[in-house]
Amino acid sequence: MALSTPHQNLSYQGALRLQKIRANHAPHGFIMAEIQQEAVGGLLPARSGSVPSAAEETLLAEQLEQFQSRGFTVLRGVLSAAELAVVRERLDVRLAAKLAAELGALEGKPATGEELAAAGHTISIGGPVDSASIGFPGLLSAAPEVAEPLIKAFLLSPRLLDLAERVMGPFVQGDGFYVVGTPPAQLTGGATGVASRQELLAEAAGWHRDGYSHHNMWRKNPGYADDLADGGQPFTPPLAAHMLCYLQDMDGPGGPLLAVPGSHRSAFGEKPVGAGEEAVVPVDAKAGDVVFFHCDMLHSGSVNRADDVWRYMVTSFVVRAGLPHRDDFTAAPLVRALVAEAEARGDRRVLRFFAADTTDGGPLRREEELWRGVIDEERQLLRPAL
Ligand SMILES: O=C(O)CCC(=O)C(=O)O
Repeated sequence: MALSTPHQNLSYQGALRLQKIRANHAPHGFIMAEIQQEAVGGLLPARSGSVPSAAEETLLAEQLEQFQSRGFTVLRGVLSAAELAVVRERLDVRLAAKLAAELGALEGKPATGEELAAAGHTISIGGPVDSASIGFPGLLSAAPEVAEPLIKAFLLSPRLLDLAERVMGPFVQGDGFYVVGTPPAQLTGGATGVASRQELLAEAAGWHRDGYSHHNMWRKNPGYADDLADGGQPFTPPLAAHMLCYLQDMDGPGGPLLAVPGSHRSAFGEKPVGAGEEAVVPVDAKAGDVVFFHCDMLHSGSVNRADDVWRYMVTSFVVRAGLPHRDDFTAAPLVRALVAEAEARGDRRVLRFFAADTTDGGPLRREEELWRGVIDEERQLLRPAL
């Protein structure tokens, strides 16, 4: 893959051309703000070559087991060192522009990105240029030069989608694709160096479960058959799964994802406290690895203790087809190019990802056909009453 800086015109296998234009609010004079579709092709990973080999099947089975029992698994080396470098560099350019711009408010007064970062806020890429928050449509529309090198390797990676299909069934749809940047100590004035376990636990402020979690249904409504009493609840099929690709080693100052293994199918509360803290695991992931987890698993990010380097987390949240999704899948030129290429290649999985799989009534109607088949089959098994 030919890599170039975000300030140059880019051409990945002739698929797209990004144009630099003047942008008044960008301190360095220009940002990538327009994308022109020139031709279709070369954006998608090759699925045909991705029929899992025997070794890959073994790995998928292991990952599935970990996902079901612990709530998460880690896929190693999803992004290469070259891909990491180019994505980080492009994100740094975006962040530099965002730091100087007015991006939100603090105590009711307009605040720049720099002021928000100093107050410890994260700054997201994906959404409006004038906001620090995640916004939708996400990365494919907001920062195509960042998104493009992530498409084959991450967003539509056969490795990731193969696993998503094992945990959620074949009808997997995209929901939100964005990057969250956690500011370095130079901007926050916070502590530097690698945090101890005690510090990680003390500093973790963001414990939560993700969208489509039905955990509260068990905890807050007595009477549901669940594992709260005896730990006997089997694996719960997720409506959504989260794929987080970190662009720095998670055992360094960037700070790991903290997880409570098993909390996706247990009575574990909203936050680890007291003896519950022993259950917390800092997820062991290196730069370019992907943490793939169940929407019901309790987790938190960590603060960034790096001196001057942003902590970057690339997110792809996937849901079952037919559920509401946050990203817009109709307007962004990059999405349109991906859908056109998927149509040309007959790649239903990619079409479905962008909610554009409409053949024979789309995934939901085709799923109903499958149900009908099973119901008919079971009817054949019935024996006359004795
Ligand atoms: O910052 C992190 O590592 C975790 C972010 C997170 O919890 C989320 O996006 O749901």
